[in-house]
Amino acid sequence: MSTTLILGAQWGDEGKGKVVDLYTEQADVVVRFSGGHNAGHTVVIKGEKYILHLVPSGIMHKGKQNIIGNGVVVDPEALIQEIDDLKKRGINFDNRLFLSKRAHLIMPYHKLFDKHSEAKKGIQKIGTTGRGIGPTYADKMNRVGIRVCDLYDDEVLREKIFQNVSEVNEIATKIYGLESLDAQKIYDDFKGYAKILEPYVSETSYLINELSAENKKIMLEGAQGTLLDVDHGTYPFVTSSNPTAGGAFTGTGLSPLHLTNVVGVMKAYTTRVGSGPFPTELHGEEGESLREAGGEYGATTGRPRRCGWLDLVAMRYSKLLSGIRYIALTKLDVLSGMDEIRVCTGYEYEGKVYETFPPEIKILEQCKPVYKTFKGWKEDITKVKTYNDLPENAKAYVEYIKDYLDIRYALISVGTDREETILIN
Ligand code: 2SA
Ligand code: GDP
Ligand code: MG
Repeated sequence: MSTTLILGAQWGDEGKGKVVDLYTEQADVVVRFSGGHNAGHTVVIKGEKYILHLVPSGIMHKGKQNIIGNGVVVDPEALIQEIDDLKKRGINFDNRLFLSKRAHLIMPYHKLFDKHSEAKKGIQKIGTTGRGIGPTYADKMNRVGIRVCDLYDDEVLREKIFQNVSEVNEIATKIYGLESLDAQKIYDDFKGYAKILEPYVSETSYLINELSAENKKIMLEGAQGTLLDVDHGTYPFVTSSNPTAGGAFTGTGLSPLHLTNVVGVMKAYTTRVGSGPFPTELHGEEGESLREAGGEYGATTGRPRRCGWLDLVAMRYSKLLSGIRYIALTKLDVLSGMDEIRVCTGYEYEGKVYETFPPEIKILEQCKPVYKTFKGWKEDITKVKTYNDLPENAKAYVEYIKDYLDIRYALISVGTDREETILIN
């Protein structure tokens, strides 16, 4: 029995898509447990690029099964579109995708409120993806959400949609000055989605535990990243789910006792998209050149990502929260050509140096990072296949991170393609 959790150690976009894809070779089942189509997981196979949003990255491997767990919030229209697009590119879905009956649905009013509440906040905005994620999780917690299983009970679906829409319309018209939503139209649209999605709908909490009992190898695919966790991240500048290890169990129904390994995916530098504190952010030309070198644009929205140095204070915190045993270090190639590379080992604030990640946004915003500086390397490393062939300066950087965090590497990624990977045993 083996269950591996692969999660983002930073603010998302660490390269989880590529790492999950590499590991899928050894897995039988790939499972998404949190977030929704705010996620954008990029997989590059023989130069061809795929961006997955809701469908687990395991779909790219023939014969592997894929589960969208109960912790995921699902926009049925977006899911249908994604399945269609992938089918057009030759991906087979027959008996390979299972959608939890307990997953909550993103409704049109969730998307509307996400966008309008952001617009209302002005400069205080969170910088969401506008996909309706926050309002959907809020309704779930407020016990007024609509779940996948509700799609198949006309009476329940009708009642819930009409009840919710009547309340939502009060806010839409009075607070946001919008037109009323048409409950009947939403009902009709969702009955249409229900029909298309029916072949995938399943009791996944049982399914995943059954597969585990059959000794199937399970891979839990994290979305977003540790520092975007609603409990442990830079609240309120977070997403509305738990991308850390705990979320993998509440979001699937799998018992924690099954977990055998946790791999944290970590970029060799840091990025963040959206607002919120980012102690090691590089502004101006330095940040821009890192963004261009790394192609740092949102895989879902196309927004430019903010870029900065690797933050080891934050990474030690991520390791702690999820029990990360192995690191998949990605995008080391992006640092090639730099004269100097820095890593943050402390936050200086009001005369004190912090080596733990503070909950106070003010400290994170106003602190001065304490840096250790490394000499860069000039060689292109994208074709390097073994650790020993890395330039000495790259090795010194990578070794320092390993020792500081007291972890082992699973792999070092030096390019977008599956092939551009240094596997470490
Ligand atoms: P939301 O939409 O409510 O989840 O937004 C709340 C915060 O979470 C951040 N967030 C993300 N950060 C990095 N990557 C994400 N996925 C896309 C990608 C993002 C994109 O793969 O590039 O395309 O813009 C993602 N999803 C949510 C978000 O920026 C807010 O800070
Ligand atoms: P995810 O959300 O964690 O799956 O990451 P994204 O797909 O949003 O963003 C990661 C980006 O980096 C994608 O464009 C990947 O193709 C790319 N990428 C992943 N690993 C590497 C790497 O080692 N080197 C380079 N240059 N790009 C990489
Ligand atoms: Mg992404």
